Amino acid sequence: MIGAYPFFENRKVIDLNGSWGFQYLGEDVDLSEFALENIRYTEKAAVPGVFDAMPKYVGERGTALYNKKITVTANVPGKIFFGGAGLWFRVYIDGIAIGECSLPYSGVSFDVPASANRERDITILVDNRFDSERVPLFNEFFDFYAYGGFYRGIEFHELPASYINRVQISTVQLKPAVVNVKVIQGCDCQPDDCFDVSLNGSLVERVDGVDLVEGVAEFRVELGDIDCWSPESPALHELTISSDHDSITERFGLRTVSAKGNKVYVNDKAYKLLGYCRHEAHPQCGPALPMQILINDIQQLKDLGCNFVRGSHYPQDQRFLDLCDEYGLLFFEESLGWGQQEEHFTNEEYVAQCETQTRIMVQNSYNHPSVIMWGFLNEGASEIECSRLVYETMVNALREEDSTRLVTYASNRNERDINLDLVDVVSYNFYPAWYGDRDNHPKLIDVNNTMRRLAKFRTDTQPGKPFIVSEIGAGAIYGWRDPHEGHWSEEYQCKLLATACNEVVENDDIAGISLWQFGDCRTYQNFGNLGRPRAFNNKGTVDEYRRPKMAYKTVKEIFSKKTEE
Ligand code: ADA
Repeated sequence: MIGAYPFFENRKVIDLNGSWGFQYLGEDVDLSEFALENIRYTEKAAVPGVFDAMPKYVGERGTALYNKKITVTANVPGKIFFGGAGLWFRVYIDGIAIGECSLPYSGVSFDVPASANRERDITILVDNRFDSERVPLFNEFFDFYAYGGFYRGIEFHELPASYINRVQISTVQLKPAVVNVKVIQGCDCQPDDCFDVSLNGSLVERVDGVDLVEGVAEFRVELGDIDCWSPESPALHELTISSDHDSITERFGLRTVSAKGNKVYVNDKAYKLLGYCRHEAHPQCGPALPMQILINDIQQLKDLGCNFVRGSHYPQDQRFLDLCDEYGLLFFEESLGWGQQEEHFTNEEYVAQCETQTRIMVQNSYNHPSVIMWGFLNEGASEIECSRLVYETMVNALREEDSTRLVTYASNRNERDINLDLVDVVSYNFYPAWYGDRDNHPKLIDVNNTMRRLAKFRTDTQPGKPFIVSEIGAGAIYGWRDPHEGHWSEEYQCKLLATACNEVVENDDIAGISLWQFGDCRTYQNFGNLGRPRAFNNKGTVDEYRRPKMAYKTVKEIFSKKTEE
């Protein structure tokens, strides 16, 4: 879907990516009073694309309209799919509003009622103004830039009379292979109970008379002796489920994930997780990355010797997860969050939207073998009492949606965190020898000491749970070399990352690391009292154009030695 799995062989699918009619409406639009009449589209804008990265509207906060006309089959209902957008949008079909989305980065869809007309007009009102009521999930204080527009692609599907939304495939047994198959069908139609199941294009079984619970058909299929998925050998298989009306092809990998005795296992092998946190970001296209950049990033991550990526801090582009499946990268996917406080935890609407986005993330990414753990609420105030209910809600939602993966969240509350008992993996973000107080000069030994101290705290309080360093890092301005090896020099960053990587590789109590961060990304110049030179978060090992800094070679040596063992 939208350039990624699943694919629907029998449907008419219209790719809506490309050039759309565009009109910027300014910063004062009242969305509740908004009327679509008399709009002229004087310009063009790209989908995927963000209007506030275009030269004419760079940095604007306001409202814009996108428009496209399509030709469909008359009297056939449809669905329009969005891979992810921000910060808020409303969809109009033939001038009538059919849905709104306030979940930035979420893959969502809307039903499109049939029409006797073959020509249909799609108009989308997009807004990137911060509004804690309309878009509670994205706040102005985050350390990454909030763009307006379509971060990912758009697709239109004509729907058959009975249709399949998704199929979830999970591994029951590796050899011989047995998978559990959950066919999730449209709830506004008469669901089917008979399906052909094909593996990699060949019919395996016809299942008939399956019990249906609210349109969901669940059954097990034996697939014989097929290759398992692992980071070294990422074998993938296509499963096609066809009913009398619809057909869907999902891709999956046969593998299990578990946490045993402080380690993360894929199948029966323990992996030291070595990798990076990565933002979907580029200075020219913001989060709307072309395939060229996605593949570039994967190649560099592999070249760096990584086997692990943390998708900070939001649901991911499905095309990137497809690539991680193909390249054997293990993935930590999390819903949108950055430093939430009491005011968020006590806001019912915030919690409801956070839960909805978390559930949708799992539903969209369920079949990726690369995804081994789910997270939420990066660096939330997990030490305060009122966080407990919220963290319980998120953990329960994740386990309800998917019992086959590990659950975690990235905490920066150290020993004060009160929610670690809820999760399978303890993940800590910390910045020793980088942020500190003005009276103490940073010392690299603080990196080793902090890692050891928190690993021990985990062993004492949460025995048997893997502990990962979900963030650690130092800023370096690309090209700034300094014999004094001061803060912001490539030399200092290189030394700090080397210290952290060596500690993880050598310390058996630490199950992994996702360094902060893969590439420099745009944020706000006033973040942390001018603590962001160039208005970028400069802790990338490559800069925003993916040019390697000095640390690249060092991290590569340490990671590769371990991952190639
Ligand atoms: C936090 C946060 C990151 C980034 C980082 C930093 O840990 O999770 O998004 O802001 O700090 O660079 O300080």
